[in-house]
Amino acid sequence: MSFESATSPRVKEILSWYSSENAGVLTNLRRLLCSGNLAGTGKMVILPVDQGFEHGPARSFAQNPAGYDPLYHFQLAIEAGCNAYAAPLGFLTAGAAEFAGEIPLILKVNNSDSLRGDPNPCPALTSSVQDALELGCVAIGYTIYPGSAQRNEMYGILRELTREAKDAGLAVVVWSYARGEELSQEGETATDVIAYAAHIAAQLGAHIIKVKPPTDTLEVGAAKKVYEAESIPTATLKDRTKHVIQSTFNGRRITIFSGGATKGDAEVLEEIRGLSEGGSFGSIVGRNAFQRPKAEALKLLADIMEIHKSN
Ligand code: FBP
Repeated sequence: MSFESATSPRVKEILSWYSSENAGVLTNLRRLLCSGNLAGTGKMVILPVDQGFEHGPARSFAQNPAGYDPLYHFQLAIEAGCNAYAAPLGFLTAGAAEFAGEIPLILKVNNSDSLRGDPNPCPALTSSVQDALELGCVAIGYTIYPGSAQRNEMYGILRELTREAKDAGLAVVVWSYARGEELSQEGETATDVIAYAAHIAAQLGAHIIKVKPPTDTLEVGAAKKVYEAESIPTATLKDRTKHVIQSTFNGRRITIFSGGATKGDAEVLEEIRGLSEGGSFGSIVGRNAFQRPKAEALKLLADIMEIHKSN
């Protein structure tokens, strides 16, 4: 793994936004920012592989059967020069010893399956801070669904887990996906909703926030009035991303965007360009990486990293 031993001025600046955290948390944030091909740039590309749990094995891995093997994802993330690899307990446990220390790991400590359609989802706690420590992880990852009738329970659990993770010197990554019976499907990625979901994650103490790319629509009536009155631009992905970044403490929290369902290279890269020009700190790309044959995935991830590096 490439790892920077000197801290670049940009990484120092980013870490200064977290200066009230303890040395353990800062060290682990630094590890994330100083590993892989983007080390030192202040940008990150993370490989997340929790889709087997979230969507099921065939939907996740049949397209590229190498992905049924947990070791494949460690190799892919390491060879691609990702900043980190994130997965639930089972996948991490299967390879954490073999690849010990080769790439920063993030343990996804809650998960939902999709066998029961739930309009107001609440993921199960599937592992712990202690598991993360034993696996040598730099961070825990936790999903919240703002908009779900069960959101307050998720926020309460995250509050306790965040306290525990920080006490252990681990960073906290929050997947913030608005979802619930009062939100339209289109509204889950509306610009006002994504900005709101990202802000909630920041207020809950997340060090790194992960949201979906915002689309050119507004969902909540009261917010829509303000966007219109204040002429907040939402026409381009660059504009929308800028607004999401502004909503996460005026850019003082690392906010990254997910890749979504598998699509063509050109479409992926065009989206990454818009996100990157809008100030995204990077990407967390799962299906668009592990559902491609390895050589194609490595090429696409390298192109994604180049775009982030150039902005
Ligand atoms: P992808 O790049 O495959 O979209 O991965 C990002 C991610 O957050 C995964 O961690 C997660 O499994 C998935 O998206 C969830 O997507 P959704 O909830 O929309 O099905």
